[in-house]
Parts: sequence; structure tokens; C-alpha cells
Amino acid sequence: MENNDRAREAAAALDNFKIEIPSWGFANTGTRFGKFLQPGAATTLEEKFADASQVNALTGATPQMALHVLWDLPESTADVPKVKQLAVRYGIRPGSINPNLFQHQEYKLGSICNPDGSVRRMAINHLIESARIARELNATDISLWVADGSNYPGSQSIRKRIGWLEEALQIAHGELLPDQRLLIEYKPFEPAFYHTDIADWGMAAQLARAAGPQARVLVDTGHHYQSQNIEQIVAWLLHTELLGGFHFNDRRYADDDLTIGSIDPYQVFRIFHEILNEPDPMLMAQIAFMIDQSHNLKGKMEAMVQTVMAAQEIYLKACLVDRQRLAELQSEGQIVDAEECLRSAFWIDVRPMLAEWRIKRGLHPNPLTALRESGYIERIESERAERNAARSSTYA
Ligand code: PSV
Ligand code: MN
Repeated sequence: MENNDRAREAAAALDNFKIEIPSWGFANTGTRFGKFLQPGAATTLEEKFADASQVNALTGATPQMALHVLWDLPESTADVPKVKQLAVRYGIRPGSINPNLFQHQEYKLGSICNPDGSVRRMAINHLIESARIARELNATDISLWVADGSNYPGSQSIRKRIGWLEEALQIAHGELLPDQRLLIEYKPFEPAFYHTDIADWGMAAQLARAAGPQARVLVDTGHHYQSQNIEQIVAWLLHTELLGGFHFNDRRYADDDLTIGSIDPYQVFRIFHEILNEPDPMLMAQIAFMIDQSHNLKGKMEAMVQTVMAAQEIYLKACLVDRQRLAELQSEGQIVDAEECLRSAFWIDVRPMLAEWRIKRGLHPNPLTALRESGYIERIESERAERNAARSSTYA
């Protein structure tokens, strides 16, 4: 394929590259040591929708916002009409529904893996309730992160907990409509530090199979051990048709929630390259690209816009790989040339192409500049400063 054709194809691929942004990325959050409150942080669900809408207006790439049940719908299904109204008012669709199985006192020893059957029932009921919310909001995905685990060897039965997990996930799966999916997220550690019940992609994949045909695996890029080959995991999940989607963020040490590509953009590029290698367009279209970052130091609006831009830049680079040539070089065993073929796409400065792509779609060539010039940040800071100042900056 000629370079020009590849560039045209890449621009078209970018049109389909939609990224879901998280409601929790706009609110004040922090580390377990404390929070640095931002005057412009969203203090209500309406403000989260307003911020998400602004990010979408600037980037043209984020039409959906993920919702966390306890944080965004504390009254459960009773909050659905309000969410629907806000979605229409701000032109942002409710995205994945995230149950919360980690904040109640009852979950000290786990939620759906708790040794106490009544606590497991409480957690399962929350999953059933979350599925109802998803149905009422026409949300396709339920994104489930299970924080369960234990801190000391011998303190819990790992085997029994596997059984309880399977049981709960099968029940949750039974609540899905035919076009809905249950995305199972894994994480090696934190909050548990000895064993985590869904610690890696193999466990998540096995649980997805056990749960039912509409269950998939959710890959949070921050949830891996140091130097793990994430693109290989992605290749396997594509091969087994179990890849549901991604939570984007970057890490240096652990689940750091840093901006995607800020530490290792080449890793992100290799993940996108593996996805773009998928020959089945249907399978590719089903991958949910979501951001899971909540910035404590960067300004929230700037961080979100910058993240979308970074993801688009790296995705576009991966689209520019000469895949046909690469396949030839691989089969000929041309190690250096194959590597150069991949690497050279990574080093293309795609920012001018992206600027052109944006201008053609009526967007500012640089959404971050547009955000700064729009006066939006100053406006929300003056509107929300008092409410944010009244909040506690510690978890005491
Ligand atoms: C947990 O670390 C996680 O990645 C899960 O996806 C949660 O839903 C999200 O972060 C917000 O706490
Ligand atoms: Mn996540």
C-alpha cells in the first residue's frame, strides 16, 4: 500500500477510535495519604456530565462517560431518570456501568468472595442492581473490578473463593440482555497484598468462560507487574475472542494512574499494533477503549484532554505501520528490517496529521490550546471553588 493510502486509511480508523471517559476523572480523588483539592473539580453528577461534554466538544472523540454506581447513582435505579436527563442535556451517552464492591464496611474480608454467605449475597445483589441500571440506561457494558483478596497466607481459602467467584459471576451474567457484556477486570495487588482473587488475565479469562458467552476480559494497562508483555496478553485475548476492552493509564511502579503513554508510549503503541493486526473487523469494533485515570496533581480538564490527545497520537502511529511489509519481513526472518518497519512508524511525528484531521472535522487543531482559550477552566473554578474548599482534604 502506498504511504498516502495508508495515511487516508489511518485517518478513517481514527474516526472510529472512540474513547470513553470516566466520571471519576472529573471529581476530587486522591491517594490513600490525602487529596489535593482542585477548585474546578466536579462536585455533582451534572458537573461531571458538563465536563465530559466539554472534552467531547474539544476532541470529537469521547461521546460516552463511564459511571461508577455508588459515586454517580447512590440511589441506584432511582437515579436513572436524572442520568437520562443529563445525558440528553449534555449530549453524552452513559457508558460502562461500574459496580462498587470495595467501599462498604462489610467487604473487609471480600465481597463476592467473602467467607460470610450473607455478605456474598449483599455483593451479588449489588451486581444484580447494577445490571438493572445498565439495562435501564441502555448501557452495553458492565465493567467489574473485584477488589477481593487477602493479606496473609492461610487467612482465607483461595480454592473456596474461586467457587464463590464463579457462582457470583454466573448470576451477574444471567442478568444481561443479549447485547450486553460483563467485562471482568484483573489486578495483581492492591488493596490486597498477599493474594488477589482475580489477579491476572488468565484468571479473568477462565472466569469469563465460566460466567457465560457474554463475558469478556478488561485489560487495565496499569494492572500489571513490572515489565510484563501486555501486547502478548492482548494477542492471546484476541485469539481466544475474550478481549472486552481497556482501561487506559500508565504506570512506572504499580497502579499509578498516570497519563497514558507518559512513561512508556512504545508499550501503548505495541498494544495498538496488536489490536490493528486483528483481521476480524467485528471483533475489533467490539473493543471498548476507556480511560481510567483520576488525576490528583494535574488539572482535571487539562489531564483528560491531554490523555485523549496522547491516545489518538499513539493510535495513529500504530495505524501507520506497514503491516503487509512487516508480515513479509517476519516470514523471511529479517529481524532487523522487521523491527525497523515497526519502529519507524512509532517515530513518525503524527501531530500535523492529527491537526489536519481535526480541522477537517471542524475542531481546533490543538484541543489543549482550545481548552485554555475557551475560559471553561476559569468559569468552573469560580463556580465550584467554594464547594470544593468546603470538602475535606483527608480521609479522616
Ligand atoms: C481499580 O484500581 C480500578 O482500576 C477499577 O477499574 C476501578 O473501577 C477504578 O480503578 C476506579 O477506582
Ligand atoms: Mn481500571
